Amino acid sequence: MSKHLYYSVRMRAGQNGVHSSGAEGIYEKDDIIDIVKEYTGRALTHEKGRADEIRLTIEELKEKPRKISSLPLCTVKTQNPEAVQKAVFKILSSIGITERAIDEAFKSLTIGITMRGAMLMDIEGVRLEPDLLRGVRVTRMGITKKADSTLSRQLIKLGINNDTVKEALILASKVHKYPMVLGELCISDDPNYTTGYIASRAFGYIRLPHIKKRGIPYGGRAFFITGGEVKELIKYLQMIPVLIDNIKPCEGALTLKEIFERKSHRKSLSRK
Ligand code: PML
Repeated sequence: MSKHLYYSVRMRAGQNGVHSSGAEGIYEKDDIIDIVKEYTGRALTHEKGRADEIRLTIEELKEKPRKISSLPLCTVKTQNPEAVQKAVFKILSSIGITERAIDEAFKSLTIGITMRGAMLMDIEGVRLEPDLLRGVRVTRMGITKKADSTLSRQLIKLGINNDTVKEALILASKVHKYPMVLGELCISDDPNYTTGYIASRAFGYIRLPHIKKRGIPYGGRAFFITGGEVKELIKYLQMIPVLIDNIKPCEGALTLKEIFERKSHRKSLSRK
């Protein structure tokens, strides 16, 4: 291990037994006191209400975090949930995920139950996670200070420099580093947050404004999986520490056509 001692800091807060906020990151020892203050402040002032229970986990990492790049980010130009669904089907089916699986993911994420973790689905829509009620929680990920300020600078230009976007991008970047994960669909469970995203190595992180109507208090994540050992994937998602140290470009709103063009361009560059 290098001279740096890293810690995973995780916070989960609730009000009257219902989850209200959460946060996590990987930090060096000297930053822990400040981050505990920040996370606690967040839980006590969350717009969903002041937490009456805050659980903090601070754990020294025995393994050096793997350094990775973030996924490139953009936003698709869509105005309503129907247009979003069309875009999602077009993009995810182009990378080999069946319409049946996409349909299944939408149904499960809008049925009215929010799971603690993500669903794992094969590309036919068959659920793979051992606990179908809890799902799989992705943990032990973070971002270096330098990468965080680069990301902030890019997101400020787009008017989206907030914890929700950053934390979702960090999580998706960890998830999609693992070759077995082909794609992801996420709908926020926050009733006031109507932007979701899809993510994949092929297209990056694509934000989806208006994926749901305001006021709907449920959502979640579905990961589409292909081949390989599910146990090993779950171990990676839950246990292997990953730190983002490089930020890929973050762009504003793009049409579907532009999104497909960006993907072909990236593919041709990677062949050179
Ligand atoms: C969440 O509620 O944590 C999920 C947020 C998904 C969308 C984040 C974004 O705006 O890019």
